[in-house]
Amino acid sequence: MKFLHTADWHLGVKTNGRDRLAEQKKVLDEILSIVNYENVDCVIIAGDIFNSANPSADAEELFFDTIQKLSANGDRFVFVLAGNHDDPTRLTAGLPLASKHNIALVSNIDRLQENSFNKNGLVKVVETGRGHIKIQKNEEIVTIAYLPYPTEIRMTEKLDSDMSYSEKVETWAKISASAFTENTFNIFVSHLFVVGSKSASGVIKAGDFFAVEKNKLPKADYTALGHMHSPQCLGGKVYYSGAITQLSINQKDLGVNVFETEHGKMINFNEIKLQNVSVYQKVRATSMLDAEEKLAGFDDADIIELEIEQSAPLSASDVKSLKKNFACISNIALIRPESEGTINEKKTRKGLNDSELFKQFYLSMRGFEPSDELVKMFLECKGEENETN
Ligand SMILES: [Mn+2]
Repeated sequence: MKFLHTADWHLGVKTNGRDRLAEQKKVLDEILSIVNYENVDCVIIAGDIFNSANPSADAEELFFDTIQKLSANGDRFVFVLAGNHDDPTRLTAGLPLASKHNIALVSNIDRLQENSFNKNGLVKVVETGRGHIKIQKNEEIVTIAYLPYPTEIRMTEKLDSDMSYSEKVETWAKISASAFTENTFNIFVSHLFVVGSKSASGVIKAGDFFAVEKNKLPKADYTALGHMHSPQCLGGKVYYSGAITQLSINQKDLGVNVFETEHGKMINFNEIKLQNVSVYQKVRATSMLDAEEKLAGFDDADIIELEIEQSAPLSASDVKSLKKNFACISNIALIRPESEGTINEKKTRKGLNDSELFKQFYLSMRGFEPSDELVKMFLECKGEENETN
C-alpha cells in the first residue's frame, strides 16, 4: 500500500495580519496532485488541521473539500488526527458523514464504528478498536495505531497524576499500539514534541514542557508525527512531515512523505518537496534603492519582513511607495546602523518633550514617523491620563 504523511496545515492562519488561505489552497491542490500521481492509498494528516479551535467558514470549507477530493469517492482511506490547535469536538463532528467517504476523524482513542466506513472502495477498514484501525487493500493489511494530541483533558483514559508527561504518553500509546501485529505493517500516528526534535527556535530537551522521550513511543514500522513544523527524521523511522506553509521564518524545504509497504515491510520512501509554498523571510537593505533592488525578485504572495538599516528616518511616503510597489512586504522596520550605539540614543532623549519622545519611540518600533494626527491623539490620551492620576 502507498501512504502519504502530512501534518500541520494550520488552515486559516494569518501572518503579520495577512490571510494565507489562498496559498494554503494552492499547496493543498499540489498535495492532491501528488496523491493522484503517486497512486496513494492512504493519506495521514497528523494534527493541527486548523490554526484555531474556532476556524472560519472558509477554512472549514477548504478542509472538507480537500479531504473529500483526497478520499476519491472512498477508494482511498483518509486518516485525520486532532492536534493541539484543533477543537476535538468540532473537528470530529462530521465523522458520521466523513466515514461514509472512507475518512476517519479522530480526537481521542475511543473505538470507531467499523461498520460506518465505506466498504466499496479499494482500501477497506477491516477492524477498529481502542486507538487503532486496520485497513486492507487486496491481501495486505496495515495497522494504524493513533494517539491524538495527548493531554489529561482530552484523553478518556485517566492516569496517575504523579506520572511524568512522557510516562503518561507511553501508557496511552501502549493501549493503541497493542493492536500491532508481526504480520502487518504498523504505523503510529500522533501529535507531540519528541526530545531531540528541532524547531526554528531550538531543540526540544528532556524535561521541557510536554516533551516526550523517543523511547517512550511504541516501536512502529513508521511513526507519523505532527507538531514540529520543520520536516525531520528522528531515526528509527520516526518522522515529522513538517507544515505545508512556512509558519515562521527559517522553515525550509517543506514537503510531504510518501512511502510504500509490501508484506509488512517498507519498500520505498520519498520526501517530496512542495513547490507552491510562498517564501517567508526577512530582507535587510541599506537604503530605499537597495530595498527596491532586493525585493524585485519576490512574488506578491511571498511574505517579506523588510528591515532598512540607515540613520535617516523613513518618511511616510517612502513606506507608502514601498508597500504599493511590493505587495510581498508584510512589515517594515528601521534598523539603526550598529555604529550608532544605544548610548548615543539615550543622550538624545534628554530634554525632549512628550511629542518628540513619542515620535522617536514610534520611529524605533515601526521604522517610520507617526502621522501628526497620531501624535495629537497620543498627547490627548497622555493628557487625560495625567488628569486621572
Ligand atoms: Mn501543534
